[in-house]
Amino acid sequence: AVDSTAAAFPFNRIKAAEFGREQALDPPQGPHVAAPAAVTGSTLSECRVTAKTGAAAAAGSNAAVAPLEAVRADASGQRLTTNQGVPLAENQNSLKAGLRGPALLKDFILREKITHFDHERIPERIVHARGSGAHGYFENYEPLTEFTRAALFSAAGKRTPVFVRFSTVAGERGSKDTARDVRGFAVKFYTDEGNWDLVGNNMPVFFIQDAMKFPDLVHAVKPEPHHAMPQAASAHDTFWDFVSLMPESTHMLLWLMSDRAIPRSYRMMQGFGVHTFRFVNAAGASTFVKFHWTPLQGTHSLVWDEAVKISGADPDYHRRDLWEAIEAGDCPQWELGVQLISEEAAQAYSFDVLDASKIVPEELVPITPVGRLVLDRNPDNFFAETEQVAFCAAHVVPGVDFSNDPLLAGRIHSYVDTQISRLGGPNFHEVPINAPLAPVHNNQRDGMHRRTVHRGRVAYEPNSLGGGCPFQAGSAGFVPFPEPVQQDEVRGRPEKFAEHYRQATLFYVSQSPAEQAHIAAAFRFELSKVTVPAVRERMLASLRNVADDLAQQVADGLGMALPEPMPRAIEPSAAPEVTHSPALSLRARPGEAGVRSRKVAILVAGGVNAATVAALQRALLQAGAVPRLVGPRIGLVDSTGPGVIDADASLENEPSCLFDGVIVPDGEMPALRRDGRVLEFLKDQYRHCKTMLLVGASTSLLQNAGIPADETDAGLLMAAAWADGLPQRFIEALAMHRHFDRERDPPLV
Ligand code: HDE
Repeated sequence: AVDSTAAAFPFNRIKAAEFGREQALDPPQGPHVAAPAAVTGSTLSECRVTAKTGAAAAAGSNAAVAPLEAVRADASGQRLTTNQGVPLAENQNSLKAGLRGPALLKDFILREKITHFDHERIPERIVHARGSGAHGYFENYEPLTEFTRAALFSAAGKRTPVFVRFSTVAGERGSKDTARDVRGFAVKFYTDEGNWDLVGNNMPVFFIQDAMKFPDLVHAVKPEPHHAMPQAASAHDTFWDFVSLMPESTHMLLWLMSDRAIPRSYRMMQGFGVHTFRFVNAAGASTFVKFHWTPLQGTHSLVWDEAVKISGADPDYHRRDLWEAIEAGDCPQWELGVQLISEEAAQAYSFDVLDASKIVPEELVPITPVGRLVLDRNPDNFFAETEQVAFCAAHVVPGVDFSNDPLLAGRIHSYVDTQISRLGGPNFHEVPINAPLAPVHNNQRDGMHRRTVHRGRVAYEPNSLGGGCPFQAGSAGFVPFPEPVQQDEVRGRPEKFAEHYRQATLFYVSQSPAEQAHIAAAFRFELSKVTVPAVRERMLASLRNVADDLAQQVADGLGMALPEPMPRAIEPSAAPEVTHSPALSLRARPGEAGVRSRKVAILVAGGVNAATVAALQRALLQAGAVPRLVGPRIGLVDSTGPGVIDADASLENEPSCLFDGVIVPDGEMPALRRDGRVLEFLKDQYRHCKTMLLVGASTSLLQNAGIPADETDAGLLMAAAWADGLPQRFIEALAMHRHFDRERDPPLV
């Protein structure tokens, strides 16, 4: 046993080995202690008992985690070794010929350590490089056997383990979370009949209709090749040059310029399979299907000024939010819904269901809820799980099949291909996070990094030496839907694909006034970063085909005259089925979570009333919100009355943009009054349309910040004195998420 108390180690005893031969030959054992019982061999979310969560967190229940057990490592109480298991006597110095002599080539220990380090990185994903993942499960509501034989939909209450990765698209792995961008929403279902990857996005349409254009799109949006700027941004010449020449992008651009592109949280965005897929039942009958994930947390977004500030204050904003919610046992949930469409119905639509730049409006085909997704466990290791997870659009299971969407066709090829270079060979399916729970038996062999030790001499089929095994599963296996195909080879697209504007218009007119204003402002901002006037003009010409008022606002914002509308490729023959779709507004899905996991800053400084702070904290915690005491500095704060206040954040380390609401309690608090950052804090809360409560003497701060004391503003609560009902009033206003009625462009404050 080693005495690890501070007294026993007045300095790092190991370091003594730096001096002289004697210690180098026999260095003392380093100090070590057994890990505390609660965290032995586990991450926080596995043991579920942390100072932060207490015992409240639900037990994680993901069978896909069990196979990871075999590869988990835990160094508690263990000695250092090489990769060959050879114990290391010393880990401070390279082997030298004499203390001042040259380092020796035969130092296999140094060389192994450095060599491994040299190869620690793998190529980042070409798109969706930055992401965060979590384990969980999918729970099916009712048997869906009428439509699909997929195992996960076979019985009521059936649970299938999942791993989910959310991502941004354009930014590199170390970029920021709150860029204006599409978000990936990739789900790996470890089903009884193999892995199904539903690799979707948080927007239901895409920029292009045909895989042929994907490399062009990605080259256009990525940092420009000569100077590698800008990072994680579409606001630059090459992106707008490309999309303004691609009218099929228009619908997606409306989504990208909307608040959907700056979600408040990964937990608060919808997910979509985007393409039309097929369900196939046991009798072989097929139905077109579109997949929708709807967050129980509601669909909520940031505002642009806030997103920009968050990228500086906390580039890991979404990653942290997901991690912390799961650690706290506030497990995010989504409902999976399907739109089921017969082939005949699809043929009659004014648009083509094989066109990924179109939605099937919910008003035309309602969404049937089929199950729920729960994320209840954080990964043990980011690299092993979140980085190495390999989603593949080609991974379908019996009961789920592809449609002829030409964008999907390219994806079926691309994902497997990219994993081969990203994960270094064809055996990426053996990486524990990718390995199916269903047994894998085939005659594929060898390759880089093969883990499986195949027994026997048979690696071919048919065989008799292996008893004919593994054998073909016949109709129990994956049988492709036998879609009749007999046409001339042609490079082209169906005619309905050529109508590019009506659904962009549908999206725009279905937004609330605040959302519409944000779209216009986003186009203005992005195009103002475009240095080539002809590109801006072309984009304006395209917007004229969407909505003239939108085009006009953007033109005004750019100081440009409205150009002639861009000529259309086609005049649609049939009338659109739906001309207004309330479901497309973020406001349509406020969610059931209320204020759960919402972060509230309670500003405190010497002279604050401790009792009211405690009452506020209690009420917020009870409602599931996350109160933080924010002071001019962290640490203890003098208060009036009994009780101690400990500021856990400061105006410096957690600025306004990181909070959903602010409370300035009663009390003189002179340190707040002389701190310019307090006014900035309040101004940003106001500008970002957040919920604010100011009590007693603190209300005068509003005036100092130039904030109008508007009593009709539902998010601006002012009270001359503390009253017991105040916390509840604040919580009700916070549950409204944002108070856009106060918003002005340009901002008032
Ligand atoms: Fe992807 N996409 N994509 N994509 N995509 C990749 O695969 C690709 C598309 C999506 O968290 C890559 O493993 C092509 C649509 C997500 O790991 C790559 C085309 C949708 C993720 C690739 C598309 C997506 C990717 C990069 C057009 C929404 C991240 C690394 C034909 C339905 C998954 C990798 C994760 C990742 C190719 C278009 C979603 C290169 C060729 C449409 C969520 O294979």
